[in-house]
Amino acid sequence: MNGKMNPILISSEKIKRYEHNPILSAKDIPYEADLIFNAGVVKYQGKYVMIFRNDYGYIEGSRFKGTNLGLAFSDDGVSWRVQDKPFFSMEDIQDDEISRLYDPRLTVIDGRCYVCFAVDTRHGLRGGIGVTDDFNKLEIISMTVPDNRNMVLFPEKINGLYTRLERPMPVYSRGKDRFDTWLSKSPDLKFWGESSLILPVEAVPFANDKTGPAAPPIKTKKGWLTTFHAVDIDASRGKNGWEPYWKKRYCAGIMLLDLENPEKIIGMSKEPLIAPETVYEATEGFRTNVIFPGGMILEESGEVKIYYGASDTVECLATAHVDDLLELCKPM
Ligand code: BMA
Repeated sequence: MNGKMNPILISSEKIKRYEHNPILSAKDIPYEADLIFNAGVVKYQGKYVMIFRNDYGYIEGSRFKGTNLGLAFSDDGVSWRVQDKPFFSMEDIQDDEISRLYDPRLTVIDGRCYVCFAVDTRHGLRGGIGVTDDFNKLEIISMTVPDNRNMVLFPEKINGLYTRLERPMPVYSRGKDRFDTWLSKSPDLKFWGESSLILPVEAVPFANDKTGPAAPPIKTKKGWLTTFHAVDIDASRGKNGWEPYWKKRYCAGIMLLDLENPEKIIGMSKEPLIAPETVYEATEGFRTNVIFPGGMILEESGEVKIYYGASDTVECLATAHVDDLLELCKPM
C-alpha cells in the first residue's frame, strides 16, 4: 500500500505507562496460555473485572490450537487475581459454525455487565453482544451479519437509544483492507440501525489502513471521551514477531464525541495517544507494534486508567488525567 517508510510515532507526553507493565501475561494464567491481550475491563460492584483474550497452543504462522476468554478480578485495577477456569472456552461453543470468540469489551449499563466480542464463523466475522450478571454465564443478545467487529457500547442510552461504535469491513467498496469507524443505535440491543460513519481512515493523520473503536467511551462534562485504534501499513517493515510477515502498526488515538449527538466528533488529537515504543510493545511478542486499548476507567480523582493489549501478547496499563486527555482533543 505504501512503499515508503512511515514516520516514527511517539506517545503523548500526557500518558504514563505503569512501571511494572505488563500487568498480565501468559505466566500468570493457571491453564494453557500463550497470548494474553485485548482485554475488556470495568468496575463492577466495587471490584475491577477483566475479561481477556487468551490464544493458546501455538502451532505455526498465525495458527493456535484455540482461543478462550479468561477472567480476572482486582481491588486496585493494577494487581489481578486470575480465576482458575476461563470465563468462556471453546467447549462452551455448541455450534459448528463458530470457531472462536475474542477481543471482549465490557460496559456496565444500569448495573448489568454487557460483553461485546468478535466471532469468527465459517461464513464471516460477526460482532456479538451478550450480558452476564455473575461472570459465569454469558447470555447472547444479538449478533451482526458479517463482516463487522470491534463493537463497544456506550454506558447509557442516549436520547432513549443504546448506542455502539463498530468497525464494519467493506472489502469491495473500499479496497481489501481499508476500514472505518461507524456508530449505530438500538432500542433494545437486538435491532440496530440509524448507522453513520464517524471516523474514516483519511481523518486520522497516523492511519493509512484502518480505524476502529478501542475501549468503550467514558462520559465527561465535555463529551464522550474515547480511544480508537488507528493502523498504518509500511511495506518496508520486514519480518518481526513470530509471524513471517507483519507490516502493520497499531496506535491508540483519542477523540471526543458530542454528548447528545455522539455521531459528531467534537475533538480529536492529530497525534497518537499511545504509539508502540517499549520493548513489550515494539520489539518482543507475537505481532510487534500493536497497541490496542480495550478498557478505560475514569476514577473519582480524575485519573483515567487505560488497559491495552501490547504486541498481541501481553496486557498493559497506562494512566493519564482526564483534563489532559480532554485538552488533547482539539476541535475538528
Ligand atoms: C486484528 C484483530 C485484533 C489484533 C489485531 C492486530 O485483526 O485480530 O485482535 O489485535 O488484528 O494483530
